[in-house]
Amino acid sequence: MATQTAGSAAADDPARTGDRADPAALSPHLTADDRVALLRHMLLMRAIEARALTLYRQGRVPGSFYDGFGQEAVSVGAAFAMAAQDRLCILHRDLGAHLVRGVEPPRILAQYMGRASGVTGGRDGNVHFGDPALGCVPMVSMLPDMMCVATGMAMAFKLRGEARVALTFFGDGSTSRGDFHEAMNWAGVQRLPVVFVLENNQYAYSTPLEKQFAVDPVERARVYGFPGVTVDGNDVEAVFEAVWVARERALAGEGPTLIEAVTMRMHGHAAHDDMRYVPPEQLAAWAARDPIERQERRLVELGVDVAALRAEVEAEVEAAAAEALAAPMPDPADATRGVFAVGEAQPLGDGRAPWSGFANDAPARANGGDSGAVR
Ligand SMILES: Cc1ncc(C[n+]2csc(CCOP(=O)(O)OP(=O)(O)O)c2C)c(N)n1
Ligand SMILES: [Mg+2]
Repeated sequence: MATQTAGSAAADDPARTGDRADPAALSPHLTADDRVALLRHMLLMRAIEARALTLYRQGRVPGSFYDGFGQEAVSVGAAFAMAAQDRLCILHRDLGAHLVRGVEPPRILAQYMGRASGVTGGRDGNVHFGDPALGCVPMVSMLPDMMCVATGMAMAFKLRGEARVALTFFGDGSTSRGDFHEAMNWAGVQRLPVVFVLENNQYAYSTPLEKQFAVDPVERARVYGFPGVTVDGNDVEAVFEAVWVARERALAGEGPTLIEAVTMRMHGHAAHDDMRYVPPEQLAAWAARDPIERQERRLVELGVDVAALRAEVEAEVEAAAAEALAAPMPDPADATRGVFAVGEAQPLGDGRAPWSGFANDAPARANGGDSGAVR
């Protein structure tokens, strides 16, 4: 069996050899520009979800509406640490990961409203989607099946000797399911290049942590033979660094890492849920630890005009909403397209991850980040 090693793709990466460190950053792998990009993506995620919630209440978003309000640091920080050739299994609270991979806001809002220009062309709403060409694997609804999908992809990378890593998000509720244990066991036995990001947001629907497990699930990693790390899930730079280290470990052939990002679901399970089961003082305590305000405070110290960045993001989201609202509904005759696989198998693309810590080459940014290269 081929051994997973840190290939030339990783060794040649300018992000690893260049002068990246911003002395004020929590991670030595972040530049000042990266730190602003992290904030920008969190602001985008929050603004898109706030706009979409209004559209939902106006009856323009069919089905239900799930968001990751308060959890922006997890998906943004984790996705930012992954390279274009990596694969991400993105769940219902992880919009930031789609954004970091390069899915444009008008496509996302069109997706939520079932428009033809959405990622799935109107086949699902705001949860089960992903652009495979950008390395985003569409979500399987049964939780946490994506842990098995990510583990399977990592197995393929290992068998092919490819220097790439799979990452999957999943919630605290998932840790009570068998798939969690199956994926962790196989990944540990095979030392697979996979990063498991457990998004501990204090609740699985209305069930609090103390009714889910007697021992923090991060401790289970050890019994499957790999490290379990707890990180402040409301600190985007801390999440980035933990995932960076886990990815390095995976590329070095040392196997998986379980990262528990501790955060809080600041909204109900979905838009219909008034979350009356959440004590107000718990919400207030977490509101004081808001991940966006935290990153803003750091950047203000660096002299960044945070108000201007906020205004720019608000304007971008307003324009994206207008574009999505003007987009046509799908043609009903198209409804059965993609139900069965026909013709040649389409390999997943290598993604763009245009603003990730791995995409700092000027030409790639200048042409929209689509260098097409596997670094
Ligand atoms: C096997 C399975 N059971 C139930 C559901 C319905 N469901 C969707 S999200 C959710 C809550 C999951 O909680 P958690 O894993 O903590 O994720 P969170 O929503 O808090 O991010 C449930 C019960 C599902 N998708 N799959
Ligand atoms: Mg949860």
